[in-house]
Amino acid sequence: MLRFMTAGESHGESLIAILEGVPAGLEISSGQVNAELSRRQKGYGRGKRMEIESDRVEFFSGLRGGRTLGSPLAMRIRNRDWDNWQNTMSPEGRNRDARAVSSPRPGHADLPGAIKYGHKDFRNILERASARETAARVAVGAVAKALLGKCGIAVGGHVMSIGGSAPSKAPFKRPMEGAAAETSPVRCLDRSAEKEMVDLIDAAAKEGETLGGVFEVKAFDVPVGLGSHVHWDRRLDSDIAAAVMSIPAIKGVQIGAGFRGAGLQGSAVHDAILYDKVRGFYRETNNAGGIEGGISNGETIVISAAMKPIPTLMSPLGSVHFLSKRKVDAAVERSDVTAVPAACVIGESMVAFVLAKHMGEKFGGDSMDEMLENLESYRTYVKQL
Ligand code: EPS
Repeated sequence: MLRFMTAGESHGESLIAILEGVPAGLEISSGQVNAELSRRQKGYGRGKRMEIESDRVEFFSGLRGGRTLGSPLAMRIRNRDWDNWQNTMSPEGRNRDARAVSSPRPGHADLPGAIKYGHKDFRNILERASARETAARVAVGAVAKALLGKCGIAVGGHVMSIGGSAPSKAPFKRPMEGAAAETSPVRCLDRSAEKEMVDLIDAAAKEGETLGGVFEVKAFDVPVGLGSHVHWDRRLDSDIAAAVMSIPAIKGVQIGAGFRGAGLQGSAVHDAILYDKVRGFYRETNNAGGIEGGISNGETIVISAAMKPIPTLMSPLGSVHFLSKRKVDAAVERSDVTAVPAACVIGESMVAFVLAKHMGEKFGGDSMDEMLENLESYRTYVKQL
């Protein structure tokens, strides 16, 4: 089974990802992974840290001559900012410059984390709670995307809205249409929606505010039959929702029409079933977002997610000093005005990981040859129905 863990603190030496269960024989290059890492680092509204970091992957195991072995794939991304933080984050010896944080930020893991783990310095919590960790997830997602690519599946995303801006109206019906997001400063496909987002980010930066938003991820050409209706933890929709919800600051995930569907009548929500000889079973609408009964139905998988505004405010909210209990302003750590474009790339990565995992479960995940052979014969079976 495909699974991964990450390790690393935001200002520690490195981030580490261990991805286990990748089929043998998958071609992977650092260039492929680095391209995804650099997509995550872009986005209007990111802070100064992104000028310092230029994320690059190093492989340590699981890869030989550019092909996966089937053994755990260990990847490292160094934090370039480590040079500035060695005296604060050194794993051994006394740290001369503790940069202790004692005024918890509302909305962050600071306070509940410190209470839970018995820390007095919130840095011991925020260093791991930081969304910097998601760089490691994007490295994992790059490998998952490579696997899916071999199976003819493409995953892409775009930003729908930031800070309450009018939602993007641009279509995203084929993977090619997503390419325009790569040249947008906010990863948006609709140029007029993009302008409103940029203006809102500028205004928020001036006021010391932060902004959230909504992004959408789509998976194209996913075969019918991933996931299962038979048990709660085998459903594709619940697996995807949990993976996307695990991204820091994500507060809502919907599949297809999602919350909108709750207010409509059944006939307006469910997608009538059609058939022709070339396409087989198909739909003209896709309110189900490509999943019915926890199983992919062969239509495009559509997920959207709501991100709350980043909790670190340059004009901070009120807080309480952890030790003295005096009223104070919340701590101000260097941060971003918005990270919705980056969250969109992380969303793609998490969706790609879940789909790659389910591909392995359905089609056998020991080697790519085995997976592709089984996929091919299953596609033949579905075609002749
Ligand atoms: C983050 C705060 C900022 C962000 C960081 C996440 O980092 P710093 O405090 O070092 O300036 O830039 O994001 C990343 C470094 C990244 O790679 O995404 C936070 O508090 O979550």
